[in-house]
Amino acid sequence: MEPLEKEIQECENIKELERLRIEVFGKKGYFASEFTKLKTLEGDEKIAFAAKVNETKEKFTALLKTKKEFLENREATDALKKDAVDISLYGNISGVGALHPVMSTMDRVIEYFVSLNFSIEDGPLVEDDFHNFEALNLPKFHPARDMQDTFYFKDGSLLRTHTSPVQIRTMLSQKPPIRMICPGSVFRPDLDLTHTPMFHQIEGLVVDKKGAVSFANLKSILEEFLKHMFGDVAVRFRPSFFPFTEPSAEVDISCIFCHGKGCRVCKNTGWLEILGCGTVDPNVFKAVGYKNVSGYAFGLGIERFAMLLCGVPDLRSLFEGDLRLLEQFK
Ligand code: 2NM
Repeated sequence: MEPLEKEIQECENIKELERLRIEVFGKKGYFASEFTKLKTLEGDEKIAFAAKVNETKEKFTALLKTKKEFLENREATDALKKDAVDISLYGNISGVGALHPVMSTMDRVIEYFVSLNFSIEDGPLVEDDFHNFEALNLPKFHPARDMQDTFYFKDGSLLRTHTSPVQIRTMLSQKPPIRMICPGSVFRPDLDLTHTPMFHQIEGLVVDKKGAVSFANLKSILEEFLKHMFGDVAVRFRPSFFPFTEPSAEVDISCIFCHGKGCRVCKNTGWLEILGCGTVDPNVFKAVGYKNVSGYAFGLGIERFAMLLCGVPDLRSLFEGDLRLLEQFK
């Protein structure tokens, strides 16, 4: 009996313990043979042997029980240790992001016009010829369409080349007065230092009763806006052409890098071209069925603003997704 007892005491796992239990209590085990022996005895000898066997049986039962509990307990503790999570350890610290310069610039422009009670309007990126061109006084085969190269789909739909179709949609679905801006992405097949095939625009439109809105209103609102964005700059309006406005103007600010003295950025002119604007052409109002109204509109490229405000020299770097660019704008 001694060796079995020792084996149980030294047993290291539950499977092995089960094997030992069978060796002790099983059909061909230790006690089975003890009971066979018992049958061969008689009288006092039998009583004495039976008492001894019972005592041994209790001893083994207790021994196996204690050992089993010990091993089960140890197994559970080991499993817990293995799966333990040290909640006092730092996790993987992910980098803190920053708003992309295009988005932060967009936000600043939007915030300014919202403070002047402009509403924000939205529209589809995939447009049709009517909303992107026709209604904007750009009939088919008009040479001015060459000003804007266009991505076309096979079915004749296209990626909007400006956000003006949103203004057409807004005028078609709302009555004047209108006081809106439309921020969003636009698409033209160009790629170089200052052009990417997708870029962002904000256009503004104000429409009211005939005579209630003038080119003078447009000038003052844009001058205040540009001073808000760029600080104490000079603003000048140059006559220009857009199919959807008449008269039209391009707007310059004095160069924010050389303060008008002339430098590389302003190509020694002292001026930076910054946006386009004009009073809405009557043909546009005709296309949306507006009568007896006047209005002005303007449009600006967010990337150009972002480049000047954030000092980004190559427009393409805004779209490369290099975190080292973003990290500079935290
Ligand atoms: C510009 C410049 C001038 C413009 C005009 C219109 C509309 F729909 F009212 F006719 N939307 N946007 C406009 C006018 C846009 O971007 C340089």
